[in-house]
Amino acid sequence: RTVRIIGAPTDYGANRRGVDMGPSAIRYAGLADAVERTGANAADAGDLFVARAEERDPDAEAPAGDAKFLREVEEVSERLAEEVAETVADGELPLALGGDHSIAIGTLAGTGRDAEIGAVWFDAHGDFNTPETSPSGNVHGMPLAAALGRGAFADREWAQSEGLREENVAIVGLRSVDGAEREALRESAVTVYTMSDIDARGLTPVVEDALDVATDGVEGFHVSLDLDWLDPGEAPGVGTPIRGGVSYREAHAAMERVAARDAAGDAVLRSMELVEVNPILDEHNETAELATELAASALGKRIL
Ligand code: DIR
Ligand code: MN
Ligand code: MN
Ligand code: MN
Repeated sequence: RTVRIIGAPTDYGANRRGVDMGPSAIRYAGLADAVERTGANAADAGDLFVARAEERDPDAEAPAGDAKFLREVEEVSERLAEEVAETVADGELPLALGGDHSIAIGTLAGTGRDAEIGAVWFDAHGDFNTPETSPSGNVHGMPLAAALGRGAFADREWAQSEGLREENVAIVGLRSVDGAEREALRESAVTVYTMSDIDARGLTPVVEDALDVATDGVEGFHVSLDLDWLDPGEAPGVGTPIRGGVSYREAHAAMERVAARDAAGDAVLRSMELVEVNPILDEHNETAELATELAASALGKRIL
């Protein structure tokens, strides 16, 4: 198969500058070669156009609460959704590179356009805030709620993923959640596996359960990998590091479960994104290298 790499060099959704350089850092780490070593073809579609944040007013649109650069997020999301939908229609696998996690709004809108889908969200955070609940106003803390059309996103069609239902969403590795976000997650139909669940049960059974949720009755599943899912000791180059994340080995094991589920063929891996890599905060590009390696594992790289 062909994996189409799509760069989304944006930091509109984040509170720190530098994450817009993520696509360059990940490419420099050898993503295309790593993809080809899994046996897939790599096609690089280049980067989407993203206007410089300095030319824009972060508060041009503040819908019932706080959501900085929402117009700009909309612009990028529409471009990315188009590219992702086209990629899927061509029978290829879109691999989107952030950029901050707000890019997931576009990926999910595109991949959920003509099919029922599920999603596994590997993240320290829930990304379930809305403009009404967000303490920061940063859209990278909202993409999952946006895709599901919650809160102020209910009347913003561009943000919604048509084929995605809460029942097919699983968050894995949660360890940082805001007050109102916690309540929203509790009353939602999203399945949440916290770091405590991983501690108690071990990574593999938790990820298998998450994949059951994301593949139940759907055509394909999306994998969203926020590099802050890992412990900051392994992945220092992220904007919002949270201690107590998964280890290097656990992260690979999780991606290997993704590949195995894809190969099983009931519901296939339909799209994936690597987000929140910030080369300015990184050490010798190691977080970008990690992102590259983990993508290869998810795409079926084998030791033997
Ligand atoms: C926080 C941080 N919950 C917020 N979220 C992050 O701003 O909404 N998500 N970093 O990846
Ligand atoms: Mn995130
Ligand atoms: Mn995160
Ligand atoms: Mn984030």
